[in-house]
Amino acid sequence: MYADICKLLNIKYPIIQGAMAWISDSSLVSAVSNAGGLGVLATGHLDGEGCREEIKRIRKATDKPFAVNIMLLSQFADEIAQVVCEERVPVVTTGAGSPGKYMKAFKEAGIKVVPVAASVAIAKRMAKDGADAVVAEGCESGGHVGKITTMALVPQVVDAVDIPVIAAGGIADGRGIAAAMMLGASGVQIGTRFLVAKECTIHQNYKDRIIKAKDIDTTTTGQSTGHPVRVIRNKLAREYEALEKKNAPVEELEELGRGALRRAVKEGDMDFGSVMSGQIAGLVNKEQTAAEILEELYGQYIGILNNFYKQHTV
Ligand code: TUI
Repeated sequence: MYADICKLLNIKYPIIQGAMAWISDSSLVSAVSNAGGLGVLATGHLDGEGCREEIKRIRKATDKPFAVNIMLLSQFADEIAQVVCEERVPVVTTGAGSPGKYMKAFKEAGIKVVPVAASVAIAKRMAKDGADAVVAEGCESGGHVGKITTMALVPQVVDAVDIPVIAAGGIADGRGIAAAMMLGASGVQIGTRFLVAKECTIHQNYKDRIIKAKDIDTTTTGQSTGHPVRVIRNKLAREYEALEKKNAPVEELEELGRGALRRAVKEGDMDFGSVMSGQIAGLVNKEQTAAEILEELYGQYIGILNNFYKQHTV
């Protein structure tokens, strides 16, 4: 379904900033929302009260709409769901599971619900459960990923559901946005490009690693745990891969991964930290403000549409 996602979410650009645990905090979220996109607070590393404090900081910094993402594997998912209802946040996105059990409470609180799905079957279930839109996230994305590419997933989800579809995975410039719209998406979700936003508070080593990254620098670890995660290949990823090859027990793999994202984000450990990134990092080559990123993305997208029309009509 083609739809005006800007009207649905009350934003200027059809661009949502992907939630990134430990990374998309109140600083990045308020900057993206102030600049006309939808900032999305990640809560994978927060408990309920930590989430409430971040919501308060966002509200101090912007009067524009924003979203809170609930990572459904989090042990604090229930309390975060309660906090977002109490705080009546405008939009909730979810990841790594189905938000079905919270849907009634979200609706009663007047919250728009935009779950992330990585397959057609899950997108259909979310639409049936009452989602307002769905993010179809291809496996080019950073972090926890499904199995299907954005190119293959987006049109299949568009055909399968009658709610707006937001494309995610492998998009970092106006060309990516144009391509996603051609596949029938109504908007895009972008994570990796916002890692290098000036308002993104991650360690400078992380930003530099993204800027330096080439097309083939990411890999997915954790296939054997059922939670594959796309990261920049480093010593930790290689150690993880070696353990997986030996069929090491899941507990041993989990132990190796514990605290690794925090180590990368806060301590700047690029060897033994989990440097989550999408495959599109090779295209990301400079730090800019969130407003500069959004204006550049949208300007390129509109430019492409205009040129395309001129070139392909007589
Ligand atoms: O959630 C993400 N990306 C993430 S979460 C995260 S934190 C993390 N850290 C370590 C291990 C695992 C997670 C880092 N990146 N993206 C959205 C996404 N959701 N991708 C795939 C899914 C998904 C998977 C299963 C959505 C629904 C689903 O449903 C399963 C079911 O049976 O309901």
